[in-house]
Amino acid sequence: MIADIEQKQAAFAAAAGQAATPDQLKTLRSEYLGKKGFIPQAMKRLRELSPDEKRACGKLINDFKNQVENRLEELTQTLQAAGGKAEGKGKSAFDPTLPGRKETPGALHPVTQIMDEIISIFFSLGFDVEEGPEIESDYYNFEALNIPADHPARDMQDTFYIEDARVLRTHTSPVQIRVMEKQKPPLRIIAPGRVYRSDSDLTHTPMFHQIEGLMVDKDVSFAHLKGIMDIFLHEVFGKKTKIRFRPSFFPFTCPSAEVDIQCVMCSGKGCRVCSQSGWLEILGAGMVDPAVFQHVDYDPDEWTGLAFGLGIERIAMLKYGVNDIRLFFENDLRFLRQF
Ligand code: 2NL
Repeated sequence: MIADIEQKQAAFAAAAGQAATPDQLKTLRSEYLGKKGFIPQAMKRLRELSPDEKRACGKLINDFKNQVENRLEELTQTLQAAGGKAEGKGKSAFDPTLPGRKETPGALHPVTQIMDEIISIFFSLGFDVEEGPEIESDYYNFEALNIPADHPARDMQDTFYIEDARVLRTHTSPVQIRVMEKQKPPLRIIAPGRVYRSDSDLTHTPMFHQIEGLMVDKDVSFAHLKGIMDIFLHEVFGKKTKIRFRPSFFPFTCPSAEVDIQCVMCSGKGCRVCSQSGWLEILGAGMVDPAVFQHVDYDPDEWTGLAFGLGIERIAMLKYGVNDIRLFFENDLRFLRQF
């Protein structure tokens, strides 16, 4: 029996030295460790031996078993590590004849695309991009913008209040207040970013994106505002787009205007999208109210400013003919892949 085991040990060592494929390892494993394999069978035969022989052979078989297990484990590891390199010797883990995995290239979200386009238009007009916190103080979001405590814009129904006079910013204007506090005029900045309002329907989501712009200098006039809005809207919607200014009101600008373009769906004939008016409201704008300048310590007799604000999703909806703003945030790839 002892001679038998020793002979098998030598045979195993030789076979293991030759094994180069997963199949060969599998065969070796079953030859030595499988139910009908040498080691389990030898263990069975121990019963027929005398106590002394049993002790000697038992130890030998146990050692052999450990040897086999360790060596097989070692060979498996080497084979896996070798991977493609084992090609010549038989079947390898790497099969160069398989078709390659298909690349699925990513794309920018439509809101990001419009945002980038608008930023680059204003960049070419000399505006710098500024950013700020999304959690704001009541002061920066309202007070400094001449929005008094009893103003309807502060209503719980619109503003997400956090605590200690903190809010989720309802517009990106606070960014501009912060910049004016730190920087003296002249100034030309845009503030793109996420804003939050408690509102949800076909045209409103609780989070959306806005770009606001601000230009402060000596003798900035409403004519500059009109000129900049003209260039911007012609760039986004096409050179032939008709534009009109309507008088409006914002607490932070005076005079204030709403800017419309001729309806992109019906070219002004009147349709469902423009409620038969032929016009679409695109943005709000105006001349910075002197009360705002006083908050940031700018002298209103020395400086004047123009400002404007617009919603990115609204522009994206009109430009691409999307009728439900929520589609932008559902992450349905069938929708997003169209842009
Ligand atoms: C709208 C209207 C507007 C502004 C935003 C602004 C900012 C400062 C001072 C004065 Cl710091 N104005 N921003 C001005 C007019 C309109 O947004 O309908 N946005 C979607």
